[in-house]
Amino acid sequence: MTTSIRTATTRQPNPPPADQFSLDVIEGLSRPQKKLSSMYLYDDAGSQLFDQITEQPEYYLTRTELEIIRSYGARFFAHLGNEAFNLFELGCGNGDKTIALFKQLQKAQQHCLFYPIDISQYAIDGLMRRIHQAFPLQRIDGQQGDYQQLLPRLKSVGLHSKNVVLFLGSNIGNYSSQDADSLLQDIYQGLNPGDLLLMGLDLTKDYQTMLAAYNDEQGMTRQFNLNLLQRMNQELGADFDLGKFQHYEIYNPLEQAMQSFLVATEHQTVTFKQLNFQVNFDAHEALWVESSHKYGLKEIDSMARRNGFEVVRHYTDSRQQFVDSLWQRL
Ligand code: AVJ
Repeated sequence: MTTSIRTATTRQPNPPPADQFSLDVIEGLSRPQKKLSSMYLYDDAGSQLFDQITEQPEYYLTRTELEIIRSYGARFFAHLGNEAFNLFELGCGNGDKTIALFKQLQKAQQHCLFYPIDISQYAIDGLMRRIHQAFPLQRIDGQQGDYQQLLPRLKSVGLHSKNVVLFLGSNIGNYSSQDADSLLQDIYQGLNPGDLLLMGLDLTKDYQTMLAAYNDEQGMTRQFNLNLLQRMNQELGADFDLGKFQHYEIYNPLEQAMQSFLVATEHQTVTFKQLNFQVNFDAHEALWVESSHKYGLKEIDSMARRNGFEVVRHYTDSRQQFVDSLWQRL
């Protein structure tokens, strides 16, 4: 029996790519306007590069959100009183923001059970280790899995009856407005009336400030985007020449979004050995790798309302660059 299975598999000349990354790369690079989902920017190298972006002077987002947490974190969940709650964090950061928030919760004498949620077990483990070092008594229970599966059943995961969801860092900005709505509806389903959602969103501001944040002097954003080509070389056996692509960033005021492209400097053919797939780039042809949406406070209000939430308060920084918006599920 073992033999027959072995024969059956080795007989296939070109086994079709089974994993989602391969399928999405073939689909995205076959489009008339080439495009890949920004979630593929975050392999281990990409996550490290993103961490370095957050340390660049031009990238105001992370620093500003930390300022908001340090200023207002002790008040965020004041109306839960001293009742312990479940705290779910979507998409683990490196822990800086979570640690800052826990310090504030300590001040407010509020207790929670912490549930970091991520598709990457590696990211969860890293965050859990950092939190454990800083707060040895904090109970943590990492949840690995995709949001679509986990979110609608959140209320059955936590031990306490009150739930708070954190979705920080303007991560929602990577979603199209339709995808953002369906994510928020999943969160709505997973919560009970009165539960809370704290969302970090980057506010629309003058375009020079935004452009600079995605065009840092040190070239970290450029490396971050180019890493996607490197990742395809490593994981899919592609032969992208990173020297033949330029990082190009625009602010699109019609979409209210920063948009990142890798632009081919000359005509070229890229071969994906493992996928039995080839793709041509014309000279100056673009590959769209990321959208980072920006928001106004009124838009945030209507996003909350149309998805079954009520805005409790917008916590903004002194320069109105970023907001941690607190919503209550209706
Ligand atoms: C992690 C999605 C919030 O859009 O600002 C940073 C990612 N891309 N620089 C953002 C990113 C380029 C970041 N988010």
